[in-house]
Amino acid sequence: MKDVIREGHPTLALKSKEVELPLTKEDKKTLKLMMEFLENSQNPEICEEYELRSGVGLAAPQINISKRMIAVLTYDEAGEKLYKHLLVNPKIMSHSIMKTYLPGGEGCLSVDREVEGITPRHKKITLKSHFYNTETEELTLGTLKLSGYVGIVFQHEIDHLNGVLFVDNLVEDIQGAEPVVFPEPELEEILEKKEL
Ligand code: UDB
Ligand code: ZN
Repeated sequence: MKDVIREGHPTLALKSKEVELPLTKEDKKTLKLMMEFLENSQNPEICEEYELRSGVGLAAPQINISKRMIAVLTYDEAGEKLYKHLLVNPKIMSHSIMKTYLPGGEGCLSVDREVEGITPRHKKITLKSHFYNTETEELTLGTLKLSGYVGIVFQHEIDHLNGVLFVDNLVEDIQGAEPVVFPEPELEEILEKKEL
């Protein structure tokens, strides 16, 4: 976490460079470390010991590497589907006209202060990217269709590649946009977890 640079650092405002392919050993190592960082930050023991915030996404510029690489590790808002991806040179190919937003506003691992206001996002996006597999060390070209909360995470990370922070696009409200809703966990599930 000490390696995550904060608001005000010039690298966060730069447009990151396209990654040259094939990937260098160095770039492969960076990608692996980015995913390890997210995994560690979501591990309750590790994040407590190192005072980490539990991260759902990380862009290379946040560790002061101005290259178009991002890591995402999160479930969708229903808690059903896991999104674990390392993207190289991602590009949003199309997006909905409809907007969405996180009702509580966004945060960022690179922004330490509390910020009021919401960040408008596209409700749906289709992105094209190279996907890196740390196990096989293979890089494959593919597309992802994303919506809602997970779509917001990818848009937030891709913004970092363009030198944009969520605080750069704050509004009080967006006419006609639908907020992301996180369903209340079913009573059944709560009881199961409590072993009642
Ligand atoms: C995060 N996590 O990782 F709505 F279950 C944020 C931090 C800055 C608060 C740690 C987060 O928003 N978790 C979250 C949100 C929910 C529901 C839930 C967990 N980031 C990543 C980041 O800064 N990447 O550059 C900020 C997020 C704000 C919107 C998408 C990414
Ligand atoms: Zn961020």
